[in-house]
Amino acid sequence: MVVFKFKIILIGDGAVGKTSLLYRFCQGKFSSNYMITIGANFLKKEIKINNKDSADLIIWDIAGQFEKFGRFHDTFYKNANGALLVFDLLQPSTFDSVDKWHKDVVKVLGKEIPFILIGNKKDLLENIVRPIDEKSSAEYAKEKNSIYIETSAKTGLNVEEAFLELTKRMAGIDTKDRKEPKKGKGKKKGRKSRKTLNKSTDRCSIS
Ligand SMILES: Nc1nc2c(ncn2[C@@H]2O[C@H](COP(=O)(O)OP(=O)(O)O)[C@@H](O)[C@H]2O)c(=O)[nH]1
Ligand SMILES: [Mg+2]
Repeated sequence: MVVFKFKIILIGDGAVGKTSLLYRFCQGKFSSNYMITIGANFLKKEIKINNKDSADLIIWDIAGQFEKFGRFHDTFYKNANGALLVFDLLQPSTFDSVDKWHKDVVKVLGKEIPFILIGNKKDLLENIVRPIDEKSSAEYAKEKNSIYIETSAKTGLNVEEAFLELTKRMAGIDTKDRKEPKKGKGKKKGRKSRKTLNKSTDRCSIS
C-alpha cells in the first residue's frame, strides 16, 4: 500500500482551459465565464490509482500574466513531478506552442518529466472540421514518450482519466520500471500515519 505525493503543473497558452480543467477536476463543475488565474493557484486532491495505491496531488495552475515565458517559470516548475500540457483543439497557435512549453520545462528542470498532451474543448468540435489534425498531436506525444488525450472541461470528458493517467506515469505504475518512493524522504507514508485529506484540508482557491 503506497501513498504517493506528486506536484503536477498545468501548462499551455492562455485561454486553452487550464483553470477550467482544474476546476472540473477539483469541484466537478464548469463555468463559462472567462477565469483569469491570479498568481499561481494550487489545490490538493487525493486520487486512487488502483485498489492498493493512491496519490496526494498538488496541482499548480499558472497565472495569466505568467503564461508568457519568463523567470517566474522557475518557481512554478520547481519540484514538479509531472505536467498536463494543454492546447485548445480549436486554436492551432496553441498547438504550435506545445513544443515551446515542453522545451521550457526541460530547460528549467534540467530533465524530462512525465507529461500528458491534452487537446481541450472537445465539446466544441462537433459539426466542424478539426483545425488541428489528430494525428499530429498523437505523433508529437508519442515522439516524446507520452500520450495524447482529448478532454472537455465543460462536459468533464476524460478529465479524471487524464489526471489518473499522468499519476500512473509519475508513479511508474503499469510500466515495468515501477518506481517505489524512497523511504525516509517523506514520500512514502503508511496508511496509519497519513493524514486523510478531506474537504476542509483540500485547497481549491478558484472562485
Ligand atoms: N466549450 C468549452 N469551453 C471551455 C473549455 N475549457 C475552457 N473553456 C472556456 O475557455 C475559456 C478559457 O478557459 P480558462 O480555463 O480560463 O483557460 P486558461 O487561461 O488556460 O486557464 C473560458 O471561457 C472557459 O469557459 C471546454 O472544455 N469547452
Ligand atoms: Mg487560467
